[in-house]
Amino acid sequence: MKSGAKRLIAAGTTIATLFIVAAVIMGLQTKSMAAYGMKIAEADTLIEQEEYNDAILKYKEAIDDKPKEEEGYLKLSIAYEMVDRIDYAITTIEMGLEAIPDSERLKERYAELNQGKVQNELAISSDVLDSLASKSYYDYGKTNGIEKVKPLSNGEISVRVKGLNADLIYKNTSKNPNAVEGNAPTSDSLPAEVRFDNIMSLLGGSKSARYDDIKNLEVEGLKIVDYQEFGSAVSFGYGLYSFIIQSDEDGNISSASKNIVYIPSATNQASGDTKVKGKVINAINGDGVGKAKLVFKKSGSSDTFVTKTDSKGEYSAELDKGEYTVECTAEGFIDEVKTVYVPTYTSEWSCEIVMSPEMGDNEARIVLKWGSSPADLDSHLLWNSGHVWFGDKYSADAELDYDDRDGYGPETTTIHNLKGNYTFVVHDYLQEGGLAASGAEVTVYLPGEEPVTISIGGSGDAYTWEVFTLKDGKLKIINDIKEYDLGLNFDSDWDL
Ligand SMILES: [Ca+2]
Repeated sequence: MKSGAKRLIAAGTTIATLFIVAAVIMGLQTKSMAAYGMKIAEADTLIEQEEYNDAILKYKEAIDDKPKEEEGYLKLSIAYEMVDRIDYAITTIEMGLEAIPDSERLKERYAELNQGKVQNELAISSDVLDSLASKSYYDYGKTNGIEKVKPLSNGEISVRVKGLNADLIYKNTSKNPNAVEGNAPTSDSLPAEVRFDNIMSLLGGSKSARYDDIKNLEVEGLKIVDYQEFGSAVSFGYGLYSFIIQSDEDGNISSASKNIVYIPSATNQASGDTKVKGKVINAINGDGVGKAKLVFKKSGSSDTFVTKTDSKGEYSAELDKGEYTVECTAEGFIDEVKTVYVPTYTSEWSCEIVMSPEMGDNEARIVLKWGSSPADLDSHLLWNSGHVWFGDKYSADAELDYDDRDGYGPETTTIHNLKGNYTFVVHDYLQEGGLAASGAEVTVYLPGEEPVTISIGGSGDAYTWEVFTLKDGKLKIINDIKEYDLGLNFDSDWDL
């Protein structure tokens, strides 16, 4: 049932009013078609300006407005192709075909993309590399979870983290002599080397690549070498990173090739304090929170640093490395306390803090945050008579305040009527996979109680995470990654 219809029945209006409301809804539909066209045009302009990520967001907004129009899907898939995300381009067309199964243009595009996938151009995933060069051992513990820590005979430490199919190797170097202490990496260490189970997963996902394909990548110093452990191998540099990949004598590689990717920043240790920059964000609209006070208290020390945000909600601080508790207060907002680790591998580091505005007596708030991937997680609040999500944002009992679609969150839902039996579920909308390693966490604010944060637990490759139930204001944590039937057909239930 469409939300408009639900509201009409609840209001118990007269027939005459119904006609007026129907006329208004039709007016809105026309308007929304114009809004759709405008968003597509804006996105087209962004493509011309080579602002691909912004264009992608704009096309997505257009699709949300008019999920039964094929143009949005087609253009979004092209935008994804431009940023070398053929996988997302295909997912987009699949969603389009779910909404408009008879579209010939979508079918053609689907065939074209799949054909392209077979030939699959080689592409190095910079996102993965950049994440390896910026995520500390502490961060992995917080977001992915550490699966296994194995000291090697040479004093190095091999680590497996959830959701990353690779061995991370930590070791002491002359530039960074404190990367390993005893039988474990230190908190702010980066891996010096990464060995992927399947190197092709980093290079575009096909099963093998010829030497000539690698030549066509923008790599430096490509050559075939004899490498002790591997026999023949290709060696090359890509940006700051160096690769050695086992190959045949002609330099052809496959998904079974042993490999080492060297992470340069792991061996550098920035000296002096780290410049911490960040923003305090309003959970219900994503705006900066001005005049917020931040108190950084260093763990195991009496060191305290106090700063305030400017009118844009931004702040900066010069801090020594280590773990800190940050207490954040601002007028009209619920106090926020967060634990962070200021790393040494960089001289500049950013830290965002999300604050929830104060609530009414009968209200609760749910804030979802996660890492860079999947790009679009969605909040779903379900109860016997309703369901609030991005396709149906408002009801008398609850509303989705803020939908985020490009990683990190926050994405925020407010319950206005605590009397009820609610279930909260998070959905990986683009079906990118990797929920378990998404670093997702949900903070629940209940009246008169300390906020409760639930970090995603467990494994499994379902696209839904059942987080908690809330019965008449009483919270029960579920925290289970499993198939959850949201009862939605993304085609017909999309709100206009
Ligand atoms: Ca979302």
